Amino acid sequence: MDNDQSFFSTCGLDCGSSCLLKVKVKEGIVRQITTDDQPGPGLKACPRGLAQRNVLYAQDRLQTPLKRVGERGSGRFEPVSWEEALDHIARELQSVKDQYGPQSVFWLGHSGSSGLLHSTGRTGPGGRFFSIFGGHTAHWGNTSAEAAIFSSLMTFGSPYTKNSRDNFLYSKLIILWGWNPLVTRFGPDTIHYLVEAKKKGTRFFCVDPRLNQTAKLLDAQWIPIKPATDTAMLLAMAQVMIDEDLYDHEFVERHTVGFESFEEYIMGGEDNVPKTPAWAEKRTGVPADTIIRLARDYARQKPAALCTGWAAGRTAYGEQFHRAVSVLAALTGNIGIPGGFVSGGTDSMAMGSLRGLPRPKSPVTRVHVCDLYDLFMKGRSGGFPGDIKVLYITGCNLLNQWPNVNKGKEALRRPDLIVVHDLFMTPTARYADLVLPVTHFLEREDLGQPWTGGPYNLIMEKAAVPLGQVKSDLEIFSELASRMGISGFNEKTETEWLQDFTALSPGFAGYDRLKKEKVHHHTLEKPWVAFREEIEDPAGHPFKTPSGRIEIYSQKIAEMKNPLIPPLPKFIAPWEGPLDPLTKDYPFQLVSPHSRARVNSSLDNIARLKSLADDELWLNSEDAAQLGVKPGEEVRVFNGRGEMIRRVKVTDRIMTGVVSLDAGAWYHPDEQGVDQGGCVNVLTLDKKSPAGAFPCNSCLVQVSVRKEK
Ligand SMILES: Nc1nc2c(c(=O)[nH]1)N[C@H]1C(S)=C(S)[C@@H](COP(=O)(O)OP(=O)(O)OC[C@H]3O[C@@H](n4cnc5c(=O)[nH]c(N)nc54)[C@H](O)[C@@H]3O)O[C@H]1N2
Ligand SMILES: Nc1nc2c(c(=O)[nH]1)N[C@H]1C(S)=C(S)[C@@H](COP(=O)(O)OP(=O)(O)OC[C@H]3O[C@@H](n4cnc5c(=O)[nH]c(N)nc54)[C@H](O)[C@@H]3O)O[C@H]1N2
Ligand SMILES: [Mo]
Repeated sequence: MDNDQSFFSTCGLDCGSSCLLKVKVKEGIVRQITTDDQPGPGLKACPRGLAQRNVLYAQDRLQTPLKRVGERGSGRFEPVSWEEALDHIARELQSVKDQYGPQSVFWLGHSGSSGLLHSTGRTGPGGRFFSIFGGHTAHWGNTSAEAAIFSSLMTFGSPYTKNSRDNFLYSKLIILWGWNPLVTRFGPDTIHYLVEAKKKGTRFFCVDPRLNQTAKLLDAQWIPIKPATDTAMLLAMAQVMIDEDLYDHEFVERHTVGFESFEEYIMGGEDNVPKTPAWAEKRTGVPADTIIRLARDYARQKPAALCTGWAAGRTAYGEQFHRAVSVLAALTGNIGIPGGFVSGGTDSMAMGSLRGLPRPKSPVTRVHVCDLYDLFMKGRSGGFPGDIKVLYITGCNLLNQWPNVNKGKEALRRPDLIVVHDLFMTPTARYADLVLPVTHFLEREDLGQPWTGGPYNLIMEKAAVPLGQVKSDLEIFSELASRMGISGFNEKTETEWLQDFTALSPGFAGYDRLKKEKVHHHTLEKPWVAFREEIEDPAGHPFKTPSGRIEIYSQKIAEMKNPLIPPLPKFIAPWEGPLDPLTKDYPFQLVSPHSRARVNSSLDNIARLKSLADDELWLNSEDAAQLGVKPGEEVRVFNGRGEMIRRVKVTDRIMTGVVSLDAGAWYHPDEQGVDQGGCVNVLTLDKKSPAGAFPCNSCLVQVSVRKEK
């Protein structure tokens, strides 16, 4: 083993954590991956990072360009040369642009790779290519956190709401509100500090339709809540705080605007409906007493951290959820102080980030993520700006990860040309006309920065010799650019680009230094607290909102004049929620959390990880008894949009009336079109929330015992 080489990297996946991967290589082949072995919080990788050797050398890794020879979706392809594939694509892009205009090209660049240079999103090569190409169509709407980002921008004037995790050591009480970082991570150090806080005696609560893995680990008091109804409970907590005079008057007076109108709405002055715990109990299923107790505890035990993930915001009117959480943090004065917490936003710290590839300004037409299938199917006749002729996908398993798969299959018949860059033949790639095989992150040079962890950045070294004929997205777009007469697209080496990026971003370690250090930690003298300056010195550091204060009543939202996006956080009964008349046929609310074995749908095809997945339908034992379903039995899960067969996990860790299935298992229909793979999006609805949230957790289904054929 003495001629082994060692390299350092981090997952280029969209988990957001950026843990350390130490890669042992011999003769260009990765032999072993280990991680940070220092004691303390560190940058320790999870099983997904440690399995990247199995991803790199997976049997089904694509190694040559493929051209479709059967029907779309049939999975019948044959290899073609790069020459033929790229000539074809360049010709089509040019002719569609000339004949129909550039807006007829839709580029969907999404979450596949989050490296700085090789990002599959806007800051990467696809973003650069299509902005030079000109006025194409692309998506808007952050599938993860649109509700949270909208809310934080409106309330605080910034999406950077994160405190460093060592703050948890100061919190007397922590509420995990739809937050499950033992699985979803939100930074490699998060769980470490939560466990340390527990050891120091911090009290934990969990408000979630499931007693999730984090809550179980921390022995949190579980408060089950019906999905998508959280805003009602938060408003009722505010009602208790106002009614019992528990809120922080000084904080509210010094730092907020709009409390009076909020108070009026809460106490019933506006609509004659006081938002009492009894009112909320009817909507949320949470007993009024429990709401009262949590309100008192949160208001009295300062500092306290009400921590949300993003799932409760991925519901109908999810924006209201994050707005209401922000207001409660303000009413309790838990903003800008160590041990407090401001949920929402991008969950990153306001320290700036490294900039990616330069993109010339171009007039992009944007269509919301939930409207893509309508766009492809209807185009101009549906009121969209154009008909889509070319669909170009980088780093997205669209068909699997977007709601309403059966509608998606129809929609993917429409464009004249579909191109997908991916490492694997995903359910989406099966619908492509051309599939181009891309490099794995260990086969290229890059820089990693966490979107939730931090504050640090890392080197991503090229450790492995690229397999077969794979090319990076950057190489592919460079070759397309030169075929289309675009000069100067990529005149630098990977190293030169990375040197440029770090030179342009003051405050970050330069590339050459990072190459030596591997990981660069920014030194923080004290725990990083979001909005510390705004709270300590409001006159000198106003919030970047129109009023300069925390906007309980948002001026900007008022100007939108949309009754479904009210300027005060309000409860609006969600579609496909517990009060929807559809519950007559489809009585169960379905949630689809993220899986510990995957990143979204990535890694579902890796056997070593699939064995760690929990791809059963969680069903409460009372519901199971009523349905006559036994543990481990297969059931039909269905609604008007789709149907699947799933094995059941009967458990009291989910409340009655709710079922749960992890998102991301690959779609695998049988001859009848019934999904056998467990792709939850065969059931979800493609309808956007008014301010843009991606409401995959508002979904009603029925469950029934599977009839033998
Ligand atoms: N292991 C792993 N980690 C990941 C990812 C992954 O796929 N796998 N994906 C990454 C990405 S892209 C993202 S965006 C984040 C996602 O992070 P989140 O959106 O925070 O994660 P989820 O797992 O969807 O949901 C978290 C918890 O919310 C609960 N929940 C669902 N609906 C509701 C509701 O209406 N109300 C309440 N109170 N709780 C609800 C779920 O039961 C779950 O326990 O995770 C990132 N990290
Ligand atoms: N029901 C339900 N649906 C959801 C969610 C949910 O909670 N519930 N979560 C939503 C969220 S938060 C998100 S972020 C989306 C994510 O949805 P997607 O963005 O579709 O994420 P993935 O499913 O991981 O697909 C990424 C693809 O990129 C490929 N890839 C990896 N590296 C590269 C690369 O370097 N280049 C290229 N070209 N491709 C690469 C991977 O192989 C993979 O097929 O899903 C959303 N869908
Ligand atoms: Mo996400």
